Amino acid sequence: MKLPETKQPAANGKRALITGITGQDGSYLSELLLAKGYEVWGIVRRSSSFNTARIDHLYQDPHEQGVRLRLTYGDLSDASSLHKTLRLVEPHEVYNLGAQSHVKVSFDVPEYTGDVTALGVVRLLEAIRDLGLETKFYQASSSELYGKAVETPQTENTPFHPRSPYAAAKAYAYHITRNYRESYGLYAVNGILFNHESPRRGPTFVTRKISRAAARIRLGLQDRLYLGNLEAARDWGFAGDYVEAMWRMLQADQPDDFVIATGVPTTVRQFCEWCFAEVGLPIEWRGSGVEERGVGPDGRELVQIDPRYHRPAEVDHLQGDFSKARRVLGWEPTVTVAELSKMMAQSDLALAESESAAAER
Ligand code: NDP
Ligand code: GDR
Repeated sequence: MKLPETKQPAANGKRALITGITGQDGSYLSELLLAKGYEVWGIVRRSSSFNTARIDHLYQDPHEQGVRLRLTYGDLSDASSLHKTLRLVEPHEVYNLGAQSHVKVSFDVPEYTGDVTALGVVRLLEAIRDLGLETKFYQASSSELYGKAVETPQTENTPFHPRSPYAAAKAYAYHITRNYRESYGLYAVNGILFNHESPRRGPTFVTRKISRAAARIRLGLQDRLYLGNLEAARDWGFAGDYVEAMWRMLQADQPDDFVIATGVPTTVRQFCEWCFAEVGLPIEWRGSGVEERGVGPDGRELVQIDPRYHRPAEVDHLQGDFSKARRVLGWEPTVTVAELSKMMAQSDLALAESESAAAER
């Protein structure tokens, strides 16, 4: 990756800066903003291996004319890199999607999670304030804030009860974003997004772990899938729909916070059944507790429970009420969770087929 040196005028004259551009949401949001004529800048962190696979299809040689996607090195744990980037880009809109975003991993690296996922936000906000930028700021808040939810469905007014170091860090991030809006009049908003998935979802999040395993088991590339809590229910939507909501939040007349969800809860168990059925391996459940097994049509045990994937504190059931977003932003989801499971299983089947073909060559 080459570091860009200069700003280029964009077709619509607007520049957006995305942290977390290499992640699932960063890639969909980049596509959306480029299609709308933005010049898109992304902060990429240094890694010993390539970490830009999700945006490689958007990459443009910085030496060409009219380049509208630009990447620069930086890190949410490094205030100087954020300051430097903001000064260079002077963005009209900042989307803070960067985070240590894995809930289970946050129990293993709680301090790092707080540094990046919580303090990274105030580093960005302070840099914006210090530079006197009139940028609009989007914070990637999360339904994990509700944790042990006190009511169902959850709205913008439901109290928070974080259940992990990740959720506690996101609670700080949520409040500091509101605080900069109230204290300094910054156009800063929280998108309280419920789980959203896609074929680009990281492979250790449960939906992708399932769709990928189902496809690989189907093609003989893997024997078995190990899961934790099958009863956890999530309100899963499609990431492509959710980045549209992020953009709409920054185009509204007033800065405000919004729940983005589908309103439909589904268990891990159900999502698993759909993905395996989609690849032609319908499963039946036998046994109970840690002895429970998902058994395939030929009697093979395809899914097993591994308590290693249980969390010290679980979030049992999330279901969002997105009526405010529908009313104010005119946003609503276009993909159901059942369609999403098919989309992900089919995509992983195609990937497994090419892996299989490559292995045979
Ligand atoms: P991903 O895990 O796919 O992407 C996270 C991004 O953050 C990656 O680009 C990652 O870089 C980057 N990142 C991690 N650590 C740092 C750091 N120290 N400095 C700079 N960048 C860093 O997450 P998603 O795309 O799924 O989610 C985007 C955001 O939305 C996250 O903040 C997440 O917590 C939040 N969120 C996600 C939801 C979901 O269901 N997907 C729901 C609600 C909120 P690298 O590629 O190098 O790892
Ligand atoms: P979540 O997503 O914690 O909701 O955070 P994840 O897919 O990791 O877990 C969802 C539920 O599935 C259960 N589960 C398993 N989870 C994983 N990862 N692996 C397993 O093997 C497994 N078995 C069962 C979990 O216990 C949990 O209940 C995601 C992230 O994208 C966050 O960044 C985001 O804020 C929230 O969604 C909204």
